[in-house]
Amino acid sequence: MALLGTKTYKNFIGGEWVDAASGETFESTNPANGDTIGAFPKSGPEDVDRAVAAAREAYEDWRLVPAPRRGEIMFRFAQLLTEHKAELADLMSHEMGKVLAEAGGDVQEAIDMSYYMGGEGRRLFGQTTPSELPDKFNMSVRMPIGVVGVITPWNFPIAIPSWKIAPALVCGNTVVFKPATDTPALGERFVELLVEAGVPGGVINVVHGGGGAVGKRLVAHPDVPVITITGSRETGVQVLRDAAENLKHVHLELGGKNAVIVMDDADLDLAVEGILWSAFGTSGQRCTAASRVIVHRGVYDSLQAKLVAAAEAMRLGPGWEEDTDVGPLINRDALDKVHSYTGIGQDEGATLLTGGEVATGNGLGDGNFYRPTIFGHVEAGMRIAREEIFGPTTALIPVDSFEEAIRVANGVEYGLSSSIFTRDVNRAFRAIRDLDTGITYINAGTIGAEVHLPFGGTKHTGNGHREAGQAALDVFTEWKSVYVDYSGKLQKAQIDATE
Ligand code: UN1
Repeated sequence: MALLGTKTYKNFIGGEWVDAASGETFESTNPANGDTIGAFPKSGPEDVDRAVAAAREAYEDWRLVPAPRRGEIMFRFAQLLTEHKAELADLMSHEMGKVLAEAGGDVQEAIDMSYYMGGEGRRLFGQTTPSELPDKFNMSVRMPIGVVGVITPWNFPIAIPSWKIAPALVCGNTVVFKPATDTPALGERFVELLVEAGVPGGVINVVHGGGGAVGKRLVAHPDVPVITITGSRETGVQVLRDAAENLKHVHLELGGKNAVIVMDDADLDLAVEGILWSAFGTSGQRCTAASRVIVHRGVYDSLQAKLVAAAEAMRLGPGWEEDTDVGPLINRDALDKVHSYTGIGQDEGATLLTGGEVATGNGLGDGNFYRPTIFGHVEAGMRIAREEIFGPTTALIPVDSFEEAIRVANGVEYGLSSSIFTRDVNRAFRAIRDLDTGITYINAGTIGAEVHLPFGGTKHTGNGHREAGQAALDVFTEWKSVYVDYSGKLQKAQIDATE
């Protein structure tokens, strides 16, 4: 598609496209070659305040729109995403580097989520339950909460906004959305299509800008009772602190240090495919990426040889070129961080088997390309085996038994995704029981979550909430318990019931 380059974008507040109050802008650039994608409003607290006021006002009508009608707008949104899938995938490969097939998957995830949450418009089930008293009716219903602050990352720039915004809207809330500063054009397209689908002005607002100026104000704003954010552990802790004063509902989706376990009875070729996809898909920039591979010593040498050969055959290039396997990292800082972990791994005594360098040549030097990197003979306590790198680096950790594999897998602060390759069904079920993660795959990699199941993790991956599936509704609604007494007299619970 013809790329944008010189276009200047705006915020969307109260149904109007407007500049930042400061008039300042920032640029979004293509991580594969440094080209400019466009200029975006560099917003500040003032812009957030205006957006929150608009969302607050719109809430009073939106909460009264029947939920099935709100859901139908999501169906239309899903249709529009389908019509624009190729265009959005192309833009995604240019704005954040993802290869086209994965970019299409990202958009598809949003399509699936929008249909799923659109359907929730006709469910949003509560419960009815008998009363302990005669002539009395009890039920629980889900109520919207108000303005939701949505802060999203760049790695799933269409999918993750849909995970948060679709349920927030269907449940009857209004939204102020801050897209990542690395993917503002995609955030903008997302909102344009929502508006085209029929979301009224004020119900969805977008404010572009950084976490420090825009995100912080959103999190602190007293009229934003719900915050949902996907980001780093450090950001999550800060958000919880900043939101504490107003006792907000905070939904955090944070880091991962996900492990693939390969047992000695595994189909090794299948395992290699699963590891490659999980470790190097999206250039390792997924919170579900497999940055550890825990391998039974009985198959260690053979798995290592196959994996290194396969990684070395991967082709780096711009995401929009059909034969690219691995695209660029999102920006220079990410490249520096990933490369610094190569140094850390070497200093710790791990064996660098392949990669470990910034890729240049064939035009790659203009972008943020890093070679798929594999460390061998890594010990579980090393930093490269414990800290989230968020890049194409994975660590092979040899173990002697299933029990040791589980212990090592669980021995990190995060608990998002895990996987085991084994042909032993008993082991598979023990792994399901014993792996302390929110998601476990059997004979598949650590990535590939589907939208109708809960998504999220244990330990420092989050704060106990889940997005996607029905579980997401708990983030965006408050339960109300309703008691209807039709006895015509005052009946006292706990007191009259015992007579
Ligand atoms: C993320 O990396 O934040 O399961 C989300 C997966 C994708 C979603 C990843 N469906 O890897």
